[in-house]
Formats: sequence, structure tokens, C-alpha cells
Amino acid sequence: VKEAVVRFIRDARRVMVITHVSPDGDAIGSLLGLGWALRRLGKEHTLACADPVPKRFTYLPGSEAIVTGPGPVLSGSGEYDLVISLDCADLQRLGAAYDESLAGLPLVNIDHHVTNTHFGTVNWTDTGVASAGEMVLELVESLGVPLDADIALCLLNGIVTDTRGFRIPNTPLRTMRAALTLMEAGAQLPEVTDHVFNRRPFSDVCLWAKALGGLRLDGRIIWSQITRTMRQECAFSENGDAGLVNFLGTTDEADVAIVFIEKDDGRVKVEMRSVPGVDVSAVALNLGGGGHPQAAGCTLDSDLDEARERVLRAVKEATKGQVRKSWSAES
Ligand SMILES: [Mn+2]
Repeated sequence: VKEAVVRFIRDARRVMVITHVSPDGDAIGSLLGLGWALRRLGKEHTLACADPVPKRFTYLPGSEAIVTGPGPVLSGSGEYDLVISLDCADLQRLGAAYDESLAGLPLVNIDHHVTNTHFGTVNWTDTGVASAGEMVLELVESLGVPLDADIALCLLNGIVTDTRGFRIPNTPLRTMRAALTLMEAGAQLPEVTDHVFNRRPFSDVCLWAKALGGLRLDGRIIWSQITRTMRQECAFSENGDAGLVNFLGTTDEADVAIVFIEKDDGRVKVEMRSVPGVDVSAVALNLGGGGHPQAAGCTLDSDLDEARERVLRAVKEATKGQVRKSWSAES
């Protein structure tokens, strides 16, 4: 399948590359890494995302060239001959960046999520890697593009984000090897780690303070919610949870952490994390979302109260009988 992807890219003249809404460090990193590779190949291209690049990733080379929303992302996009989707489990996650003018074009789907719906003309999915960044690294090698420090930095940003700094269980050894390759090419791991984990604006901390005020522990589920009012009061301009769900996921007494986020359009975004042994990806998929066994999410067309009740019920049902894996157990 990768060979087919390489062929599509080689044959293309103008490429539109899109990553998912509410972009994380792997979305932005893999988008920019592939962008640099296309530039080295002399391919005209546009890098797009429906939501703005989070501030902590603007240190990545080329990030200012990413075309973003809110609102319509593209205009007059008729001249493209190939669309590439990166780090995206389904078509809806491309959001407003995948507009009607692109719908007739071949679509290459490059992703590592278990819940990928194979929505592309070509679907290169690999659930054996931790990040889309690693898939782009393979692509860079297959395309014969020399790996330079710019590409390496962007792709390492993806790996570090999706492995949470090499801390998630079952980080494949090949992921560690890919990281080493990127470091040998000039990417600085401390620089990436600092930007991904050690930087947050006051608006994030303010939001945590407000959200933690309504914290609940319900059985083995810890949850909290972020309202529109909280975001306004903290001048928090993004649609995410500022990483709160990862923090809640560290609670000893909980197996599942959930943050309910009231979006500007009134819908509710649900972020879920779970301990190894407990799977939240199936629940997310059932509710129209997707993700990984230990990190998944969805967006619901209902108010906060209704969304919360529905999700809590579904998670309790789905995780019944599942138990936290202990470190001595064979993984
Ligand atoms: Mn990813």
C-alpha cells in the first residue's frame, strides 16, 4: 500500500495535505514533515487544518504556512490533483478543510488509529506505530528525500506527542528506533519535550482551575467539564481541554478519565483516557468518534447534561469486567 502512496505523490503536481480538527502535536508535526518532503521534491502543495495551530507548536519550522480556520479554510481549491489526509481516523475529522471542491480528487489516507474507517482512495493504515510522524518518516525514505533537521524535528514532535514522551504502555521498539533516526538527523529531543509538555499559557492553567472545581469521581470514572463560560472567563480560545484529561488520567482511584467540553456550536466534545486493560476506543466509536484503546474521543449533538449521562452510562457498560493491567502481567 505504501508503494501506491509513493506513486500517487510522485504523479501529483499540486497536493493538498490536511490533518484533523483540534490538531495535536502529531497532526501538526506529520503535516509539516510531509510538507517539507513535498517541498524537497519540488511539488506544489498546501498544508491545511480546520483549526489554528496550537501556540506551543508554532516553534516548528514552516508552521506559519499552514492554512487554518475558523470558517472556510480553502478558496478556489480547484487546481489540486491529490488530497492527502494525515493522522485522521475518519473523513469528518478533516472538518472544514476538506471542502466540496476536493471531493472528486483521489484521496490518500495515511493514519495509525485502530478506528480508521478506510475512507480514502488509497488507505495506508498502520496500527503498529505510535504516531503518524513515523509513517511520514517511512514515506520520506521511500520517496528518496534526504532526511534533514527540519523534517526530523517536525516528525519527532509527532512521536513525542503521541507516546506522551515515550511514557505510554507498549510504545513499539520501532517507534524508539524511528525517534533515534530523527535525533541522528538533527532533531533535539529536549527541545521537543520542552515544547510539547513544559509550555502552557496562563489561559490553560486558569481553565484547569475552573474545571477542577467541578471534579467528580464516579466509581472508577473520574470526570470534569469545561463550559463555554469557563473558556470565556479564561480567554481560552481553543476548543480542546488544555491537556486536562491526561492529568485526570493519572488519578490512582480511577480507570477512566473523561472531560466534557461544551463547544462554541453548542455540541459537546468528549475526551477519554483509560489505564491499560481498560478500552475506551469502542465506546468512542459507538458514539460516532474514534481513537486508541487508551485515548479516544467523540463529539455529541446534545447539551452537557445529556452528553454526560449518555457517555458515563456507555463507558460503565463497555468497561464492565475490564481490569487495570498490572505491570507484572505479560503485555
Ligand atoms: Mn497521531
